Amino acid sequence: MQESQSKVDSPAAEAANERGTSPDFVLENLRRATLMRLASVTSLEELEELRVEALGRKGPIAQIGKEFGKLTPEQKAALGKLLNSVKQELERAFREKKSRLEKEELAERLRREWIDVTLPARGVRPGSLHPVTQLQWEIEDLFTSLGFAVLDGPEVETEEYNFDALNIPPSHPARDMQDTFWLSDGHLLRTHTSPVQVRGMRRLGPPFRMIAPGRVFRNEEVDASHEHTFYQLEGMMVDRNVSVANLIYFMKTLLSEIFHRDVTVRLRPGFFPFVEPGFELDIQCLICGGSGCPVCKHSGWVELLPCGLVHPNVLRLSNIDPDEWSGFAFGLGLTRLVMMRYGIDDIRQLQGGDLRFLNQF
Ligand code: FA5
Repeated sequence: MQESQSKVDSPAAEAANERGTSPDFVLENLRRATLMRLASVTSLEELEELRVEALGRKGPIAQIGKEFGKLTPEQKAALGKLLNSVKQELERAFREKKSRLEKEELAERLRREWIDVTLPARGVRPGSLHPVTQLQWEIEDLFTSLGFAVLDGPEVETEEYNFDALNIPPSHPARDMQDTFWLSDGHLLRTHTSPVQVRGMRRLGPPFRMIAPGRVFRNEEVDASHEHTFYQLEGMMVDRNVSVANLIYFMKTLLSEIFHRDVTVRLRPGFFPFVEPGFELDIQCLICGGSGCPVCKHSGWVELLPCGLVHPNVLRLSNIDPDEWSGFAFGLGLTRLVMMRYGIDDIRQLQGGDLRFLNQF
């Protein structure tokens, strides 16, 4: 193939070499040489070049046509017929080759650009809400359906909101109950969500119902049930004639909505300077079923929901007359509630950032 190709390199050149021999011979030679070269063409560009060379206006067929004048009428008739048949044959061969090359190019393009649209998309791995956020939103839904507003407060607080306005003056021993992160400018990281009670009382005025979920900070030793950074959810209702019965009703509603089953609770006296009387509502440990484990410190009970009736001093410090208004307040340990709900036996897992843990929720 290589050899024959070099021998018949250009139809025009070959035709010229054969000049002087008969036109039949020239045409036959041209036909053969062109078909041979056509067979080795591999692209549409090459094909077009060859077509112009063989069949174009300056090509050998056109040249032979120009020499018709020198021929006798019989020769003209015979050569004309031959010329036409060679021309038609070559044109047909070019057309067929062109359509084959076009098909091949299309097939090649389809192969190169093929995309399997049925494959599942790689996509973005969807995240999910942290279990604390999930539970917080659930409780927000519950309390908003009961007429409570959801308030927010700053995590960097003043001493006044975190302590003074809650009936905890500077020398009060209750300040030591919550180890505080103090900032150099005298501010502090709030140790509980109770300062939002004060903001609520001052902003909303009685009567009102509010909850305030949020992050709190304590400078304390971390173990299976204690974090330095955790979540609480504050609640407060101030109205006329609010009693312990109202408080217990809302606490029971809260627990039955969250656990969807019977849980054993106990109410015992608790001391917080901002409530009087004050209670600790404990839940029987759901990790060990009450038999004792590191989470409940082997007591069988977990402190979950301190609460009480708002101390008259607290109302007074926020310009609410305690003779006219009364209220209850509670401070749910939201992170501990999540532990109880999902049976998480170490609080540190919740903020460890381990996706194998978080993906379960
Ligand atoms: C308070 O913070 C009060 N402000 C609650 C309150 C509000 C009482 C309104 C009365 C009226 P206490 O320090 O007990 O209380 O914390 C409340 C809850 O937060 C606890 O019952 C517990 O569930 C949770 N908690 C306390 N310390 C930690 C800690 N280090 N890690 C995780 N949860 C904690």
